Amino acid sequence: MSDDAEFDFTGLKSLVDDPTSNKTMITVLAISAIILVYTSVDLSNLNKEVRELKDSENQWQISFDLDTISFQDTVILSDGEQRQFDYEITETQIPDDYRVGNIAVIISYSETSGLPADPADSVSSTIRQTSMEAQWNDEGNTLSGSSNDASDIELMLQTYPDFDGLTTNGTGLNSYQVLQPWTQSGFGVGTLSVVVELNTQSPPFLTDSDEEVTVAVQVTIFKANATSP
Ligand SMILES: [Ca+2]
Repeated sequence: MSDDAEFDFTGLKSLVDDPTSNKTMITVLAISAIILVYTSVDLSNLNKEVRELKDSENQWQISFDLDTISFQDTVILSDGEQRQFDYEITETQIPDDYRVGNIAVIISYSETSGLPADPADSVSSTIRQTSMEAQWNDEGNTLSGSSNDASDIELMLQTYPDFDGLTTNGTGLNSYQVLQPWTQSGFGVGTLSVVVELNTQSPPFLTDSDEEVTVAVQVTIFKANATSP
């Protein structure tokens, strides 16, 4: 015996057959449909409002106050000489709440021999890896370079992950949480080693035996600020 057989359609049938109750039912159904649509639209709007409110509370803008720590050396290198310059970046040099973002090194020189028709010398330079905590394998790094026309050699080491100094967005329930990725300590603290090598180019029948080379180091430090729009 199936369940369908037990269901009595008589009542429903008489309801549908009766024109009065039919009208009533259509009215009731229409009103129900209107209420349902209205409630659904209302709920969806409310949901949207709540979601927007929640999102706007979690969205923060992160900007950076920038400063620099500089080192500079000007030395005379002799032909074929390779010299290492070590720069110590210590916690005491870095103001409170600041972190080391990246380190730029510029090696510059010109032809100063005074010899007639003396061509520019060749200089090459490398930032040698040390125990300093930095992004040694970052794609944006330029850890070595060379010049043979007296143009500057520009090197760069990314120390803090993803730092580029540009305003960015963050999410979090409060500024402390939002700033967490930008307040890690240790990056860029330690020894920066820059190796510079000189190979002179001499004019015919004369000897250019040395050159003056300047190593300029610019350490970019930053302090992150979070503002809720
Ligand atoms: Ca020369």
